[in-house]
Amino acid sequence: MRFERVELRLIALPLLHPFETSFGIEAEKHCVLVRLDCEGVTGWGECVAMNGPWYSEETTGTAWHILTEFILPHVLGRDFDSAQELQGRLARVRGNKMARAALEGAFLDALARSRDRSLAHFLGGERTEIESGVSIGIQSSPEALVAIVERELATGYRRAKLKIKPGSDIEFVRAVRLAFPEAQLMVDANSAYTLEDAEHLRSLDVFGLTMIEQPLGHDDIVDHATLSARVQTPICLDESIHSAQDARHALELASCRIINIKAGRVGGLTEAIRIHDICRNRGVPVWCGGMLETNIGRAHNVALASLPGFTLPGDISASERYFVEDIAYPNFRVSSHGTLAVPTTPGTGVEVDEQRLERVTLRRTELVA
Ligand code: SMG
Ligand code: MG
Repeated sequence: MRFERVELRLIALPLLHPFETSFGIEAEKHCVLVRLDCEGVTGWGECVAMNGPWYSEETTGTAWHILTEFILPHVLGRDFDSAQELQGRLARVRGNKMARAALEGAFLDALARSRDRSLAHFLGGERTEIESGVSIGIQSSPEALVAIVERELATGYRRAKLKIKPGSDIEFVRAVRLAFPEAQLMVDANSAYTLEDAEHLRSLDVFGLTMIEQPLGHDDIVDHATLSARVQTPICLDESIHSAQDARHALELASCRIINIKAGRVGGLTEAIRIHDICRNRGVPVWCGGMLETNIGRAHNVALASLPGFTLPGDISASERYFVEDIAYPNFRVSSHGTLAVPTTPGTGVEVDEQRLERVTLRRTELVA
């Protein structure tokens, strides 16, 4: 398929509820969308980089720069028949995984559409529905957190992830566990602790959590191995894993027992599937993470999570939890048994609402071969 035209848009969508993590509060979602046109087919990709370099080094600004200056000029006017071929052409570009993943996502959507197949099937997905979990931001008090968890579990979600940071951790988790003795619960610290907090983190063991996600340094796999040996709760890595090689290293060092896979963080769906395969061969469970995506990115996540190794509920919740109005439809809805249906129509299965998109666009550019 010949890459004829690419359009980039920077958009801003207000979130229904501000989302607080250990690194800050998000009130508005900013992201770069990629539209790729090739031979009469259009594909869409979403770059998960945020406004600022708080989750990772990349931002909407760096993604825009790398895409327009280095990635797109290198691929426009050329023919690609597989994501591997595209990645090969981009091998010279180091890092910038989120920028790269956004283009690969658009290409895979277009490629699946051109073959009249759903993205999920095209990637090797087998499930017709995926298990859905929720990620709940840091709240002002344990009581406020319990009230939100109650609402989410009543909706049907299979597990609740509680964001934690020093000062908003043990007592919050205790309150939720007391209120919901049987619920599948986990925590995510987004690198808010150090190895000196090992004893403190060990006090989470009594709550029967499914995992502690990324407690230590965002680029660490060594201290996580030490911590992993000192706590009973399984450690899951998110920020530290940028490639299949990182995943292999982390598993060989026993830095984690579970991996959160985000296609954006690892350079695209192809690399995400490599990590899935490595983990599956070793019997290591994986789940699909989220980055407060619009329905474009959410649809890519749902397709990825339909692969057989995704055995734990992901951070892929119903569309209506996030924005007043999305930019692509239909919305993903959660069933009463806590699942989202995997689309069966061609490509991602969502279509962009051009008028809505135009209204939320802050910046636009177009590159033609
Ligand atoms: O998409 O529901 C979602 C958010 C999931 O908690 C979530 N993501 O570290 O896993 C994580 C965070 C990163 C994004 S915070 C803005
Ligand atoms: Mg995380």
